[in-house]
Amino acid sequence: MAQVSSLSRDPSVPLARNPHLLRWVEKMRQLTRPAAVHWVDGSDEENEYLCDLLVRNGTFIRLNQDLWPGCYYARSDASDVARVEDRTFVCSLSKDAAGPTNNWVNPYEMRRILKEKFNGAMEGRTMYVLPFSLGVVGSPASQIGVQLTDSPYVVVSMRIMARIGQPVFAEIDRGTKRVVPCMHSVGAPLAPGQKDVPWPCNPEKYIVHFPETREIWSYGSGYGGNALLSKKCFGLRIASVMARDEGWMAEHMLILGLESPEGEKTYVAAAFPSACGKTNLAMLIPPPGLEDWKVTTLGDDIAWLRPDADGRLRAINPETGVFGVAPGTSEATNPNAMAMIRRNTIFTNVALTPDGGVWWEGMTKEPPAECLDWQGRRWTPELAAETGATAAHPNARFTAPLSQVPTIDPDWEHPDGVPISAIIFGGRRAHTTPLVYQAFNWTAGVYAGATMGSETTAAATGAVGRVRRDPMAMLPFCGYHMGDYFRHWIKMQRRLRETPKVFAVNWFRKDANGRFLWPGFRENMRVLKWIVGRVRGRVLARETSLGWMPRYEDIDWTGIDFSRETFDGLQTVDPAAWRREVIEHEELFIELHDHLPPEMIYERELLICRL
Ligand code: SAT
Ligand code: MN
Repeated sequence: MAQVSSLSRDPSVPLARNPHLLRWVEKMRQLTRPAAVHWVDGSDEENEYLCDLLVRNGTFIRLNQDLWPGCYYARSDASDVARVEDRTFVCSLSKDAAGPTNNWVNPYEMRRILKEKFNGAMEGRTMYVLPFSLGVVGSPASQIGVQLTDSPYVVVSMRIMARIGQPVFAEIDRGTKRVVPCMHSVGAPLAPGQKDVPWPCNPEKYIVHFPETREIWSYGSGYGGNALLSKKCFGLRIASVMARDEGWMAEHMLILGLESPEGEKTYVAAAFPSACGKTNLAMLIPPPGLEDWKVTTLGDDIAWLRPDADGRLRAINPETGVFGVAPGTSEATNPNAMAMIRRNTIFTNVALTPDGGVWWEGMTKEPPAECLDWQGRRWTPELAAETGATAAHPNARFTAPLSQVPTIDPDWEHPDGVPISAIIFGGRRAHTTPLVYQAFNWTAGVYAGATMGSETTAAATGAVGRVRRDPMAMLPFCGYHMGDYFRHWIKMQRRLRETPKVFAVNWFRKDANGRFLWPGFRENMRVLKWIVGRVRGRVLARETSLGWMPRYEDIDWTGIDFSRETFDGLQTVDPAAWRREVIEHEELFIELHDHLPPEMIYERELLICRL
């Protein structure tokens, strides 16, 4: 066996003095009864130690270090591959506060269930005490949590996704910030002498949020948004509640910078549901014809937005990593992501090639002659043609440091964030919604975001490809009543001297033969350029029933042969289809009616009048 690295300190010695923290850790230790406690300092030495441990346990395979330095490969249990929305709960004191779009269980009842589930849940395992900061440590815009977890996979993943370790303990000891307690167990205690499995988990899962007490309890899963509690659970669900109470916004948005040839910088934030191309858009490289523009990356999943002293909306990315969908990522679709994942990356549920590398559908034109699929079975293109089996799971992921993106924005860690000039809402829609329009004003923009529809993807378990309403791409992530969330959006206008302009986009419209009308990817830059032009008051648009739309001649087509007819097809607003669409808006509104701000009703009426 290879030499296993060891730690030069005793990890059971607490790294913080904060009495509340010490008391909570002790209480949870007594409840879950782990074999050991490990305080996470976040050092390189510790990371190496944990990766070695994961290799020894069979969770990790070390990839060929000549090709993939610092990279590891993991296969999850076949049942633990995505977020579990039907097992995700918002346990506010009243059902009404959670609203009809969240699963609610009485918090007293849920606490009883959790106490039972977590009782002895960590037996035979190590409990890691993992402190993390969302946002730069010590910045007023940042938030702090401590995750107790029995998964070393989670610890090394969170080291990429958030700022962790000793500096966060120091911040907790300063006692200036409320700490969000995050309990996590894979729910697979080990009896004495029992052999572990590579990916321990439990068929019964609970992803639970207590919004009033700002607590997270996650049980049974080791995967992504279920287990890295800094991400969806805190970064969106709990943060959205804090944001409502404190006058800011926690959104499911990428952040990017657009630099004109003259060096003028415009920042935009964009909300798309999971697995709809946020990572690709955030790392876009302008196409031939627009090379004199530069796109810089600040975030690909979560944006925290708050008004500054001048009444401008500023955004930070609370995370430090990218937990991106691997399938479809290639040198053609996202060369920046390909550069980012070349080192220090964890791959989960992709395929393993014979040379100790990774592969997934769409990574290269030619598939490897053979590989091991995401469940460790032999896979060849011939077998795939026969059975339809994919080598990678459709929700296979890479976990990579954002700092490794070649286009990283110099201000991505600025504690005050960057000023946002435009907000973009986008869904995945084969029909009905046009390539791009600009909402008439903030309220109309909130309506466009609130009524967004999108086809479901493999990012969550359940049917794929079904259109559902996904307001602001926050349906699975809003920690309170969706009607109140719309009201919060409306109210934000009064805190801003200048509101960002709001746009709606759809890269996924198809023609009658089921072919995409828009090439997407790099060509999206043409739409972004029009958006910058609108924000800067430099380009024209025509008024339509939905909002302001570019005419063919308002888009820069340099370097591409794109016909006026196809563009018109992309931009068509079919009144009959929109009447059906508005009825679906109404269905959402009926669900939310007793919390719905009146602006949403008025906007809908105006839209109907225009149709
Ligand atoms: O929630 S995950 O982080 O697993 C992925 C997503 O749905 O965006
Ligand atoms: Mn996401």
